[in-house]
Amino acid sequence: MSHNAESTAFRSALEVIRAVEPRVADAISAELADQRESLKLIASENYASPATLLAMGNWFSDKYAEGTVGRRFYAGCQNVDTVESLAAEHAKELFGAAHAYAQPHSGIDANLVAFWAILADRVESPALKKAQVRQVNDLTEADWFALRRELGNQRMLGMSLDAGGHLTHGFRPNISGKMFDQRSYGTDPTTGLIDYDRVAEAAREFRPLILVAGYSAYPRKVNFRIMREIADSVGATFMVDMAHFAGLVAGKVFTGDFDPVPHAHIVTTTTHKSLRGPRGGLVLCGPELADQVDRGCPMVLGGPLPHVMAAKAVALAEARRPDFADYARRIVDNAQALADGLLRRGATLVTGGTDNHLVLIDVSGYGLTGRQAEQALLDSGIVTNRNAVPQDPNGAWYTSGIRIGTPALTTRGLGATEMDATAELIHTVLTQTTAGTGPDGAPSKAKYVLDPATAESVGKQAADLLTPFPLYPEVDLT
Ligand code: DSN
Repeated sequence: MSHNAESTAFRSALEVIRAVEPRVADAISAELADQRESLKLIASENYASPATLLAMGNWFSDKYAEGTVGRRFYAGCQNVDTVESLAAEHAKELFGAAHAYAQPHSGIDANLVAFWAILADRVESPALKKAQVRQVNDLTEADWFALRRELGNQRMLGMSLDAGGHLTHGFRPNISGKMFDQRSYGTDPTTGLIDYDRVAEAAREFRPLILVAGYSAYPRKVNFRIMREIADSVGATFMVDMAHFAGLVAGKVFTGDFDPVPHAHIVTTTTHKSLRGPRGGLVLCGPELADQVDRGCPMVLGGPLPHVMAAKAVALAEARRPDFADYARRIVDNAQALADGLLRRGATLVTGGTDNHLVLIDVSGYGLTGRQAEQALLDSGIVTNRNAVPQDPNGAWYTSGIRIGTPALTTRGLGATEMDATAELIHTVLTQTTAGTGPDGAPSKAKYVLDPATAESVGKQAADLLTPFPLYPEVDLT
């Protein structure tokens, strides 16, 4: 039994929880055990530090704090003001932003805050102006009708989902695709890369109010300077969702044209992916959008989560340390080593490689759908997720791709040698798996055949790979 502070803290917390509902304590312990044992290649996941995790488990959870720092709808928010201000200050320093808003509960929430701020700032709406200078009770039914008409159906241009864009960038099943008149830009069918001339052409034709850049499955850098020029050429507001690569921006791997903060009017992110913080969101912007962004709660968001903002402040403080830059560099080195290992073994990668934290394997060459590949890998102790590839014939559910990312394994300390071994394990599973058939003998997009002995052997090798790199070595629950 270890007596260091982290072990004592988590053991004590579990003991307190166990006294009330032991099944919850057991599930928490089981989650740590599962995470310790799995080769986690989910590109959007990571492992937050014990300090970040502990900052969330306390009485800040009990506090309502609608409004923003110094302008709350509740009394007694002085300590919430402290942690919200700290999170915002660290974010501003880390990213070089004029303004930061630490309240969004998730990436979707951060994007909704940004959409609202842009609409409120940009849409020429006499009814909205009235609503902002008068008490809302003074607005007539006709004013409300005009306000809805003027704000609704504005245009958004974002990256298409199958090219790697995110569902909140105007994909129809998401509210963004319903509230905006949306069009998307894809990638070049030959190279898989963003074709900036095509984006400019689409912008000229469509004249969006908002041009969105950012992705969840595009394995390359985006030139934000060029995207800003395109936005400016049509008078659009340029928004970047850097949820996936915020850690690479924080760690100064993405600089100059590839750092969105100096180029975008507004930047959103989650805090739990490559940034390695708690689950949550963040918005960065210049002074001109700051007031509207700060109206996020109660305009768009429910009451803030002060315990999560406390954890954001801790994680952002960690990201400002020099060793975070080294971590960010190793994320990309590892992704490139993994991509090289897969390419050498004959895999097809969308864009032919990576220059960020993720790799997108087109598994159709193995005769599999993404869903079959994902499950076969999972049987073998390798956790990934299926993802559409550009112009995917299997759609967003079955898909033809597997997305893998290195932020989590890099946190554990794995390096290039282990990435090559990981490529070998993935390649073994994908070559040994065949597509299955349904009950009627027809080809299935979900069923697959993988010899359990192969899955077991790969699972054992995956576990061996992790043994020298214990997860949360400072936490001993025994
Ligand atoms: N679910 C996140 C991802 O995996 O990319 C984005 O919302």
